Amino acid sequence: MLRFTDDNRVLEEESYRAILAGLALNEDISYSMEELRGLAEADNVEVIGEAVQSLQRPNTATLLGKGKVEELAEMVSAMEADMVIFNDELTGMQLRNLEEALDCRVIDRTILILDIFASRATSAEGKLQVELAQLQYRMPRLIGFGRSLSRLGGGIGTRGPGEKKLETDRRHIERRMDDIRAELRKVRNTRKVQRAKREKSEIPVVALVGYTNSGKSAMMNRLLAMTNKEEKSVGEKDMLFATLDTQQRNIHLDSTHEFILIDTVGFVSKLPHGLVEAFKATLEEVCYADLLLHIVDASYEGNDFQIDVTDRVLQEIGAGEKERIVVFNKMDIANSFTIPEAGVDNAFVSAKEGTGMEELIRLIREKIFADTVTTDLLIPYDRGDITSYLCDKAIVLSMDYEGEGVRLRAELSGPDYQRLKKYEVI
Ligand SMILES: Nc1nc2c(ncn2[C@@H]2O[C@H](COP(=O)(O)OP(=O)(O)OP(=O)(O)O)[C@@H](O)[C@H]2O)c(=O)[nH]1
Ligand SMILES: [Mg+2]
Repeated sequence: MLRFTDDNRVLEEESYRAILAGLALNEDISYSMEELRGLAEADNVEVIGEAVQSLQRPNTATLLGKGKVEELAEMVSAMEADMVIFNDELTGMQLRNLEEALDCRVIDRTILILDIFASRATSAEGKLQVELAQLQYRMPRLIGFGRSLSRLGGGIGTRGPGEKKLETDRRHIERRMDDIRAELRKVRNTRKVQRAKREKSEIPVVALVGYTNSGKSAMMNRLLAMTNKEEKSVGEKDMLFATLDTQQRNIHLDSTHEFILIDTVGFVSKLPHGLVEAFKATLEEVCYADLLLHIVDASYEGNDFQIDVTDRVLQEIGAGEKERIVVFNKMDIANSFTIPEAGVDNAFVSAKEGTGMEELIRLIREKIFADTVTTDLLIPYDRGDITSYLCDKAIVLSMDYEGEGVRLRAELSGPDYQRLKKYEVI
């Protein structure tokens, strides 16, 4: 786990021994806890124990009930844990009370995710987005930041000078947040230019979405390999949040069909709201896509849970209604899995071994090139405007100058075909 200074430099790198703690409010949280374990491990934390409590409603002061907190404190000292990670977001007061009661560092799922993102972010935009989310988390909790995020916490809990310190901290953070927002606006202009270029080129855009570690980057690399573009492959790794920055590549299906493929950050349940906010600009790319490939890890038993989470995040960023293909990946190691949604196109593939890819590509073609028509047109010489429009906007396969006009074999978009149908020659 990395700790950061205010300007996001690495402060220390440590390995912690942690106990996980979860609250079940009339629900089964086993997947969620398993995921928390994955998140902890992704952040270089060793998980040595787990405690879950079922309650009707959370305890305001300590999230879990008094007895359970005492039990946890005993676990901490018996197992020599140096941290407890809560599955739910804690308030400032809960953070402080729990640190006091447990006598060790206390963090929650949100800090953990933010920490992973902070250690993975490489682009200027990514780093700024994470820092903004970290500060947003910190603001309402200044008072609770005891030993875990201590730099801002001097004098906490005392009156007088402590309060004054808090006020300075608050102003300091607000200023930094304003600076980051201004910097982000600048960085984002570059992406706007990129997007404008893409829109002008009218090449269809396909975005990979899905749970973290489901194989989105592997899918991109498989498609690149199949279209002989292996040299520009993207990073894929068996860890949570391997990809943070959006990547895009052109995929040439054949000499006349290409699309832009976008690889994005993966999703996870309870993705901190500040983070979704901060990454909205990055995730916006998804909203501009013509088609989504929702990649699902079919080998993971809880994949229906992961599908739900992805659907929810897609809705939150305004891409809930986008056309999509649900791609069940890792079929080479899948035993049994659930296909929850009826009426959506599914594909079953192994990005690693390449099986099922032909069928997936057929589906993609059907979706994004569905309304293109290849036909022969005879354009009279006095309609040179149409000929140059076609050379510019359509894919012209051949062109001959004949007696009555220019004979073109071209691939037209649906609307263009309807408009130019009267020049069609069979
Ligand atoms: N067995 C098997 N492993 C796969 C397959 N596809 C991907 N993987 C592995 O799964 C792991 C995660 O793959 P990535 O492509 O990095 O996953 P991602 O969805 O991009 O993950 P994030 O970027 O973290 O959101 C890697 O170790 C891949 O090699 C597959 O079809 N079969
Ligand atoms: Mg990836």
